[in-house]
Amino acid sequence: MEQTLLILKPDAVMRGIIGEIVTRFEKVGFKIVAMKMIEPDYEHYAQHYEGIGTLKTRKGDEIFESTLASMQEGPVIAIVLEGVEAVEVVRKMVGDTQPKTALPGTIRGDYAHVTYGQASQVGRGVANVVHASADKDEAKKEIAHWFKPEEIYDYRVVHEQFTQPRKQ
Ligand code: FUP
Repeated sequence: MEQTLLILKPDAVMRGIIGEIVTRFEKVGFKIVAMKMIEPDYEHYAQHYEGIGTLKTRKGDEIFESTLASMQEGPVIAIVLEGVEAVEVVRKMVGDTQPKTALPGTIRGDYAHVTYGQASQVGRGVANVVHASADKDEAKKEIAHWFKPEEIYDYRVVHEQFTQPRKQ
């Protein structure tokens, strides 16, 4: 079954909406196979956002540095979610990177409204509540970067009976 990385960013943790966000993923039937609170340093985020995510290459130094500074404002919740086509479905639930254009019903559309322009005026990474892996390759690399193999658990949830062949 496919796995993806979800990070509840410092703005989500400080706003006290961890439970609400996690509930959304439980409701659609994703299995939480790993979860922890962690406050990573600059190097960890540099590897996450440039080594894996190529943010500096794609968007430039200023956005890269302000994003790293914003991520270091407090602890985050790192989660590995497992389910059918988890990477694509989780990204759908997360919505557009910029909250202003993220659709209502998505996490970024429902919990934020801010813009790239305003964020860069105040030297911030845009506060968009969550991060989710962009594709399958990124998901594999990000999960390995954030979690040791022994922190990822194997157990059954009831939803799994609906993704397996019916009993005869
Ligand atoms: P996403 O995959 O949706 O997280 O988007 P990106 O990898 O392109 O961007 C990573 C983070 O950089 C975003 F979550 C927020 C920040 N960012 C900005 O603050 N301004 C920008 O113009 C682009 C990205």
